[in-house]
Amino acid sequence: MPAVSDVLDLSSSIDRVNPGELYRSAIEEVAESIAPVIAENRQYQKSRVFDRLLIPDRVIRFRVEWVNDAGGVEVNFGWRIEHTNVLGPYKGGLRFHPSVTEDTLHFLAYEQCFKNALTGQPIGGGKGGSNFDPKGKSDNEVMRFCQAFMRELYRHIGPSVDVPAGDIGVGGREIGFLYGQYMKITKQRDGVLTGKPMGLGGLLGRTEATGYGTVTFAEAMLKHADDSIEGKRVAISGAGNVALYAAELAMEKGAKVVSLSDSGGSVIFDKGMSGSQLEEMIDFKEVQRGRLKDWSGNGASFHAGERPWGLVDADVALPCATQHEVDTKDAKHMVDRGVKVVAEGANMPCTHSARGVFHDAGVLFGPGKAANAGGVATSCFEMHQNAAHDAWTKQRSLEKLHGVMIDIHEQCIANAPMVNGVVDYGVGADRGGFVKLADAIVAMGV
Ligand code: NDP
Ligand code: 2IT
Repeated sequence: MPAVSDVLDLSSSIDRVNPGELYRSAIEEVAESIAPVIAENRQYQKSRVFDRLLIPDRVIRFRVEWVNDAGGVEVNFGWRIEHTNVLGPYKGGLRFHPSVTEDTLHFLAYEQCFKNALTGQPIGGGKGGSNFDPKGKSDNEVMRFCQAFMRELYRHIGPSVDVPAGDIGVGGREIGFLYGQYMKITKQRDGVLTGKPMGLGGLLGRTEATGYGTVTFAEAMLKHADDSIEGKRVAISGAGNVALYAAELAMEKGAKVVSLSDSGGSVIFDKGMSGSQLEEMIDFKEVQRGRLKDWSGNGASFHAGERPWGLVDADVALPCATQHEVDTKDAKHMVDRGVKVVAEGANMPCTHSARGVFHDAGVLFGPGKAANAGGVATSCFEMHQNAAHDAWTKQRSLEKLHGVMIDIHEQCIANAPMVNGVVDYGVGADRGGFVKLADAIVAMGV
């Protein structure tokens, strides 16, 4: 297999872009995977598709000013990175979290392009957000912030141009406020955002889609290895949209969910979470917006400041919180605790060296751009529903989601080499997504 340095001048490509740490690690990961594909294709080399994909079509950065409940003026950054629309309108979420920087959004936008390509749907890649912190803010403050954010964003988006959605800190409440402001400013009710509340044109099944898709992907990995998810112990990090619905489907499939976490610590359910505990947890986290440290349930223990991986035995790990939450030490904990399959519900939760630990231990690893693609795939169904002025049933969207996840799993297999006797899904996903993007870039000309 050719080394990256045989086909790409990676350091000068990277110098030209001058990425931050997160974007750099995403670029390096992809470069390693796709170097052999580029080596075999003169047209990709001649058209410089790798370099062209590193620089977004445009970066929109703006000021968001709003008034808090005490009457004080607040100022935040807002961004929308329109990475590429070569396969369809820019598509990807908005993240509201105090840690958000332009670098965070660059890596997310880049990853999104590959993920969206893998879904096989006509969607390009983008990402946006703000360093606004929704925690501890009143509903009215969140509403005023969202309205101020949309006051600028509306001029850049459109149902065939750029279609944002949710991500960390942006769920149904925020999308409702953002869309309400868009409708007031533009007079359009064209479905320009996805993940909308039902009354505003949302799609049944979108709330569950990312977590359900991740479990479907993990199940497909297990099936391919002649195993099944039934009876498995599943450790999950995060306690937000992705984590909670991953827990729901895993339990429906007969698995035991043994952990959840938030930035304050982890809750361990050594005997597995019960159906009623999950129901209470969804209300506690999604409606009451509670903290795990204040949650108590039968047979559950809270561990302040700790991630779940070293605390409990598990067969399957689903990191569903945030980027680089799993480092080498965490990965070793997982292996020591019995984990055989990792599927990323979050975007790039495992560091490059954590992935190395999984490879060396023969752990099956499903990268986020494949394993969490069910959310954006279902967003595309929402676009479909809105454009056709239709109303889909939940059964229809969940069946189609299942089909997309199985298809992505097959694409990974078709493009993946075997490493230490296991399928290298990471490489398979990068190659599968890259070829679609690269062919379209070549076809488009310069
Ligand atoms: P939510 O905001 O609903 O939940 C995020 C969860 O992760 C919370 O429990 C949060 O804890 C925890 N978390 C966030 N940041 C940190 C941190 N720095 N350290 C520890 N815990 C943290 O977001 P989602 O569930 O929507 O997103 C989770 C991940 O999934 C993200 O990586 C996102 O990009 C990815 N994703 C989301 C999709 C979607 O459709 N929503 C689709 C595909 C991927 P706390 O409340 O304490 O901050
Ligand atoms: O990372 C992601 O794929 C998302 N946050 C969902 C994007 C979308 O457009 O539904």
